[in-house]
Amino acid sequence: MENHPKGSNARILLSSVFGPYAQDDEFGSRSINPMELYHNQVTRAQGGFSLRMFHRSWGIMMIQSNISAPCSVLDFPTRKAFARELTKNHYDIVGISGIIVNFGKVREMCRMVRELSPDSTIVVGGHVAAIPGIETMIDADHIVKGEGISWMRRYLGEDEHAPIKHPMIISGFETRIMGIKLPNRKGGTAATIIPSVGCPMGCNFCTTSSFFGGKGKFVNFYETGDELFDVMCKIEAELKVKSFFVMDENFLLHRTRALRLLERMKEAGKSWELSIFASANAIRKYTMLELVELGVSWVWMGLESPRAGYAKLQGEDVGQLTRELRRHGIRVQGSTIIGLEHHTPDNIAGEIESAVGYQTDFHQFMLYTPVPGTPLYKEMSEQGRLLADIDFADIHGQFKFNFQHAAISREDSKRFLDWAFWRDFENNGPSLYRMCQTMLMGWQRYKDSPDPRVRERFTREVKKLSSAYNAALWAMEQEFKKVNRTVSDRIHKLRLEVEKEFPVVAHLTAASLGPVLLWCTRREEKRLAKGRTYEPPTFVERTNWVSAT
Ligand code: B12
Ligand code: SF4
Repeated sequence: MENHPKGSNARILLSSVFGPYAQDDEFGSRSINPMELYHNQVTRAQGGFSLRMFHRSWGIMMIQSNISAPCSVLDFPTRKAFARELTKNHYDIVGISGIIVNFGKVREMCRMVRELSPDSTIVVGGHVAAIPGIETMIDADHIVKGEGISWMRRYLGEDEHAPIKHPMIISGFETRIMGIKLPNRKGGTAATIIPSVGCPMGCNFCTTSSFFGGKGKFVNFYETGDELFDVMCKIEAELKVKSFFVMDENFLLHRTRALRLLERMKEAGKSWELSIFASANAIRKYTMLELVELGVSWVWMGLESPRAGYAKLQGEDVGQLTRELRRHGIRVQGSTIIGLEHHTPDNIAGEIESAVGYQTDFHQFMLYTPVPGTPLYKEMSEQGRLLADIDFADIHGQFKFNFQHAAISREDSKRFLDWAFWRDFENNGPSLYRMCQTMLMGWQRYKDSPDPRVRERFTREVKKLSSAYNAALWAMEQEFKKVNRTVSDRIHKLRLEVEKEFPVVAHLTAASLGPVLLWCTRREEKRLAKGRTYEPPTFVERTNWVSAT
């Protein structure tokens, strides 16, 4: 690849794909595929109790922070805003970031650049680049497969091995639940930290693993616990956070780094909270105490059926592990795949029931999906099992199969998936209630911990439980009577336990705020029934910027 002739003087626009997202349109937006992590794929069946929030496009934010060229990031533009930006400012390079479902939008954006800014070089990156043959399907000059910071630095003639500068990222925004938008308090939301991309486990369906090199490979932005600690301190100081969303596919797998981070946290008395992704076999490499001391308060863990034989679950009783984590105050987000090769209409209900029986705080269900670029896709393609004419916009695991399953039809795949979400909600109640349960168990276990960092963290967390969350418990208890009386009784019992632990404040907030939350939840349910959807606002951020002359 040749460098860009202007090097670091080139003016760069980095854009995510245009919205609106939560609607059906010809560019590949789908109403079932909103730009909301939880509502899209975790709490989507939980109605007014669904956790709703947006996340920025971190890939382009990372690239912008690590180049010295003048650069604008345009996040969640409308089509019009993208066109305006192209014509208002002259850009030498236009970088477009998308994933596979965004293919139609990426193609349209390339077309718009050619029309409105014909001198610009078009660079397309992100998971959309994994589509085999994409070079001939869209009009772009460069298609970047894999890690983008080093690519962009090379393209501009900058040092690709320079240390990674982490942008200041608030992990989520415009959070709403039970019909209420939560206030944006400085330090009130976790910061995102991205220690690495990719995962060396190389599960055959895993798109992030294969995109960054596949089995045995990954890219570390921060090699050591010391580096990670330093960058977390900077983020803590600037964003005033104590809580981090660690965006690393398998954070605990890098044991030396995690334990060194723990050492530094102990030395400096840091009472941080970490939300992490980790596989069961990696979690088992730590004692519960180590996890608690490291501040792990939320784990996203694959619970794929043990019969599927994935290495990450080898020898693990994930049910027992889930219970143990929750008893130590660690919220568990399980992830279960529907439609594995051994699933049949006869055994799938049983597999879903056992997944639901793990009683995780949150549960993501996903269809087994051969996604372009993965080993599974190649395998299915070679076997002639990929279904023809499936729009890229519908290949994401939350709709219907895109391949011929041995025993389950495409239509039934959706029915089983929807049923799994519903069953989890009906049987286990709103995730917010389950989280409260885990928080109380953690508090009861660690409120007298000899480690002041641990005590401080649980005291911080439990403040919410003894006030607003207890009011939410009151409202959930009322509302759930019409869904499942047994669960409503369980919520009632938990509320009494919270009130026993915090007699005055918990009781008062439940009595005063509870009815308000119930009213707001019911109002939200009505809005949702009428088709209300939510969209993220547009962001424009410029660095090293001088206006074009
Ligand atoms: C945050 C996130 C989201 C956010 C979206 C944020 C946003 N603004 O777009 C939310 C929660 C809304 C979301 C939604 C969805 N997501 Co999502 N999401 C992620 C997640 C967890 C993190 C992404 C991230 O920031 N990673 C860290 C950064 C540093 O990595 P990166 O984005 O890949 O960027 C690097 C390179 O790709 C490259 N790069 C990226 N952009 C560009 C641009 C240029 C010009 C260049 C040169 C390079 C480049 O450089 C970056 C640095 O190395 C990933 C999983 C993961 N671990 O990556 C899934 C993931 C990207 N999502 C995925 C999917 C499928 C979805 C959904 C369809 C939901 C679903 N049904 O699963 C929806 C689609 C939403 C929509 N309508 O478009 C898949 C994509 C699969 C694929 N092959 O396309 C992933 C990989 C998860 C998975 N393993 O299945 N998602
Ligand atoms: S362990 Fe998780 S992140 Fe790693 S390859 Fe398997 S599915 Fe992907």
